[in-house]
Amino acid sequence: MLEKIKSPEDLKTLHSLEIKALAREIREFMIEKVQRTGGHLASNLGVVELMIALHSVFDFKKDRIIFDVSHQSYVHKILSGRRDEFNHLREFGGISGFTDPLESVYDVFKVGHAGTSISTALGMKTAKEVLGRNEKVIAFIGDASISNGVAFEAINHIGHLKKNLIIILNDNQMSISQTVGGFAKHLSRFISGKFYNTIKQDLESFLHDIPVIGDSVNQTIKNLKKTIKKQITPNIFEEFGINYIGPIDGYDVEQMIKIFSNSDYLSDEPVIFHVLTKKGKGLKEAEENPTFYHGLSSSLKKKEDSFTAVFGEKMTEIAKKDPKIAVITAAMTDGTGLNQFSEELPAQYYDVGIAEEHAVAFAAGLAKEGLKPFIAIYSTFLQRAVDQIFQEVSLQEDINPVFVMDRSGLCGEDGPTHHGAFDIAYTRFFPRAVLISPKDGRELENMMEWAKDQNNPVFIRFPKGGFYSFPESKAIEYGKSEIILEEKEAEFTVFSYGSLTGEAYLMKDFLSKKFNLVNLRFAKPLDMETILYFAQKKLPIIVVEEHSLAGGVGEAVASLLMEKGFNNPFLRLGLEDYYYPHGERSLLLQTAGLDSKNLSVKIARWLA
Ligand SMILES: Cc1ncc(C[n+]2csc(CCOP(=O)(O)OP(=O)(O)O)c2C)c(N)n1
Repeated sequence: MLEKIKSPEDLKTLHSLEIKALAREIREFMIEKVQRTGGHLASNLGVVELMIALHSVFDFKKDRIIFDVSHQSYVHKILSGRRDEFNHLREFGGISGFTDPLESVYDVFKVGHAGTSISTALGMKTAKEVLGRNEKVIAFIGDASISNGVAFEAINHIGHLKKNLIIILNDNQMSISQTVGGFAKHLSRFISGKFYNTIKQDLESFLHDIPVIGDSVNQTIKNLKKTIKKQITPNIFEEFGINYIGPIDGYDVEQMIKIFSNSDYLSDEPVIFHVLTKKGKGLKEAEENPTFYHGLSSSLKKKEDSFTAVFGEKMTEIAKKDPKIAVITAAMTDGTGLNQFSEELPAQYYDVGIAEEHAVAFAAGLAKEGLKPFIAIYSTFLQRAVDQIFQEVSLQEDINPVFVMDRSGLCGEDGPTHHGAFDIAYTRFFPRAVLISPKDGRELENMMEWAKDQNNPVFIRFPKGGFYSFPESKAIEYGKSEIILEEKEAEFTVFSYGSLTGEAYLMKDFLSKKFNLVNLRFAKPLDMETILYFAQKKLPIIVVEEHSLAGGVGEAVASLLMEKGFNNPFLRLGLEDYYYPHGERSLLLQTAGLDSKNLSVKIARWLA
C-alpha cells in the first residue's frame, strides 16, 4: 500500500481497509528506519492516522500546515513524497528530522524550537486575508508545546483578531517526559471518563446528522458548542474566543476526515481540534517507555562518556551535600542528564515545562531568597531567555545562578535549529557575567564545584558527546587559564576554549612544528596576563572555539591584543557565518575544520 502513495493525492481514493493497511505499513516503515538512523520515533508513531486524515482533507501545497517543533513531521514527509529519503534521515546530506521548505513545497518553516506554530500560522492567515486569498492555515501543536509562553501569547492574540485559523492540538499527554503543569491538568479534565464519553456521544450524533453544506451545519455546530460549553466550562480555548471541538479519537480516520472536512462551518472564527493520540502507538516498547523513544540515537553510533553524563552525576553529588542547591530544567530532564537527579532529589528539582524564559526568572526568584540555582538548558533553547538573563539576573547585584549550557557547539543530527553556536555572543556582553568552558569531564566537575561558590552569574558551556581526557586538571581560579603546552621551540601559540582544547592538543600528532597551547577556561574575564605573556613571544596566535566566530572568544582576544598594542599574526578558527547542517557530530566537526586533523591542515596552510 505504502508503495502506491507517491503524493497526498493518492490518499483520496483509499477505502477504510486500505487506510488501515497503510497506517500499519507506515508504522512498520518508521520503526525499521528510525531505529537505525535515530530520530523522533515515539511522537511520529502516535500521529500516523491523524496525518493521513489531514492529508486526505487538505491540500498542503496550497493550504499550509505549520508543525510546532516539527519533530513529529515524519508521516507528513512520507506522505508528501519523501519516503525514499528515509534511509538517510538526519544524516549529513540526507533529509532533515524537522520541516524544511528547501526540502519540499509541503514544508513551510525550518523550525525545531517549541511554541511558535500558532503565531506564524496566525501571521500567515492574516496575510492571506490581506492579499485576498482563502487557503486554510493549520497550526499543528503538541500538548506540551502549547503550554509554552509564545503559544499562549498567540492564543491571546487569536481571540482578538478572530481569524479562521485551525489549530490541531495533538494531545498524547506527554512532553519528552511527563507533561508538567496546570495546563496539562486542564486538558486532562476534557478527557477524563465522564466528560469524554458524553462529548464523544455528542460528536457522534453531530457527525451522523451533519449535512454536506449550509446553514444547518452552522446551527448543528453551534448547538454542539453550547453542549460542550455547558459540560466542561471553563474551557480555556472557548474563554479566549477559540471554538473548541473535541476530544477527538486520533485513531478513527473516518471520523477525523468528516470533522476536518467540515471545518468551513466556522468560516470567520478560529477553531481548535483537540485530538487524542498515544506516544509510541503500535510499538509496545515505545508505548511503555515513550521518553526513551522520543529521540533515538543512531544504532550505528558508538557510545562514549559524555559531558552530559558527567554533569548529571556531579550535580547529584553537589546537591546532596547542600540543600540550598536547586536544579532547574525546561522539559529536558533526559537530554540534560538529570534523570538520576530528579529521582534522587525531587525536592531540589524543578522541571518547569517548555518555558525557558520562565525558568530563568523563576531561578532568579529562588536566588533572591537564598537558594543557589543551577539552570540546565541547551545553549540553543536558552536563546529564548536572553532578556531574563539581562533583567532578572545580570542587572541585579545579588542574583547569581549557574547556567549549564549543554549542546553548545555543533549538536549533530538535530541540525541548525539545535546547534549551540551563539551563547558566548549572547551572554558575554552582560556585566557581571562569567563565562567558562571545560576541556574535559574532570574539568567540568571542577568548574561546577567552583561555580557554586561564586557571587556572579556563571555560564558553563559544553558540547554534546564526549571529550579527550587530559591526565590532569589544575584547580580553577577566577579568570585564570591553564597552560597545557609551552615549548621552547614553539612556532605559534594556540588559545583554545572548551572541549576543542583536546582537538588542539592532538594536533601534535599531525604537525611537525612545535606549538604552545593555552586552555583559556574563561571567555570572560579573559586571562589577560597569560594571553599577553604569550603575545610578547611575538609568535603567530590562533584562537580555536566551537562557536560562531562573530561574537566569539576569538574576537575578545583580538580586541585585547589590539588595545595592548600587539600585532602578532592572528587567526580565528570556529564556526563561520552560515548555518551548519545536520549530520553526525564528528562529521560536522570535520566539515567545519575543527577536528585535530583539519585544524592542523588549516594552520599549516596559514603559516606557510
Ligand atoms: C524552546 C524549546 N525547548 C525545548 C525543546 C525540546 N523539545 C523538543 S520536543 C519536546 C516535547 C514536545 O512535546 P509535545 O509538544 O507534547 O509533542 P510530542 O512530542 O508529545 O508530540 C521538547 C521539550 C524545544 N524543541 N524547544
